[in-house]
Amino acid sequence: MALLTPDDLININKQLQEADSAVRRVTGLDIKGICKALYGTSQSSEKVGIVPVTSGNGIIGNFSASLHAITQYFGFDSFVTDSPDVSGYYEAVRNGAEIILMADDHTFLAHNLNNGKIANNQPCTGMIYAEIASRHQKADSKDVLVIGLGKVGFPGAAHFVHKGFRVYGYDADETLLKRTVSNLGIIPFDFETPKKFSIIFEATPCANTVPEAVLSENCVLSTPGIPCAISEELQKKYNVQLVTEPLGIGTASMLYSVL
Ligand code: NAI
Ligand code: PYL
Ligand code: MG
Repeated sequence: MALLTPDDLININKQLQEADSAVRRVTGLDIKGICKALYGTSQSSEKVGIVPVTSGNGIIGNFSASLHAITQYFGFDSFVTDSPDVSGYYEAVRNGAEIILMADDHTFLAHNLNNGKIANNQPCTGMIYAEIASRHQKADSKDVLVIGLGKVGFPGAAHFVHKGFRVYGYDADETLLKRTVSNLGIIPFDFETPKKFSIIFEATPCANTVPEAVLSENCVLSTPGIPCAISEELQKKYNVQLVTEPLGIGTASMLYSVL
C-alpha cells in the first residue's frame, strides 16, 4: 500500500479548505453535504479517539495530528491518545471515545463502539471521490473514465456503475482490468482510440496518468491518487476542476459511514 509521507500532510487545514471549495464548485454541496447524501447519516457530536499505531513502518509524522485537525474541521469532538497501539486503544475507550480511528500500513479503520459499525478507508475513499465526480453540475454525459482499479479505484468504479453511469476503465495491471470488466461490466478503455470525458476519476500511485486526449473543457478530475494525475499546465489549459486531498475527504467518508 502506498504510504503517506509527512510532507503530503503539511497544512492539512488549508488543503481541506481548498478541496471543500473545489467540491462546492463542482457539485453545489460541501464535503459534509456529500457525506450526508452518500450515507443518509448526520452527526450527534460523537467523540472520536485517534490511536497512533507503531507497527510496520511505524508512526507517520503529521498523521495523527492531521486526523485530529480533520475530525475537528468536520465538527467532531476528538483527541489523540498519549499512548500508541493497545495501550492507546485502552486509553481511548477509558476517555470516552465512541468512534476509534487508527491505521497500520495496510488498513485505516473507523469503528463505532456504540453501534458496532466499522469502515475501511480504501472503499470509503473510492466511493466519496466517485460520488463527488458523479455530481459534476457541468457534466455533458453519463460517460466516466476510471484510471486505477485497485483497493480505492474498484469501489469507486462500482459506485459509478451503481449510480447508472457508463464506466470506461483502465488499469496498468491487465489481469485486474479483465477481472473488473467481467465483475462490473465496465468498458476497457483503449488509449489508442481516446475520447473526451467530462468526468474522470483516478486512483493510482503514479503521476501524470491522465493524458491530454481525454480532457474536455471544465471536466472534473476527482482523484485521491498521490502524486497528482495531471500536470498544472494541463489543469490550466482545460480549466480542469481538480478535486484532490491526501486524507481528509476519505476520513470524512469513513466517519459518516459509521454514524
Ligand atoms: P492499489 O495499489 O490497490 O491500486 C492502485 C492501482 O493503480 C493498481 O491496480 C495499479 O495496477 C494501478 N496503476 C499503477 N500505475 C498505473 C498507471 N500508470 N496507469 C494505470 N493504472 C496504474 O492502491 P490503492 O490503495 O487503491 O491506492 C491508490 C492511490 O490512492 C495511492 O496513491 C494511495 O496512496 C492513494 N490513497 C489516497 C487516499 C486519500 O484520501 N487521498 C486514501 C487512500 C489511498
Ligand atoms: C490512509 C492513507 C491514505 C494513503 N495511504 C494511507 C497510508 O498512508 N496508510 C498508512 C498509515 C499509517 C499510520 C501510522 C500512524 O501514524 O499511526 N501507523
Ligand atoms: Mg482524501
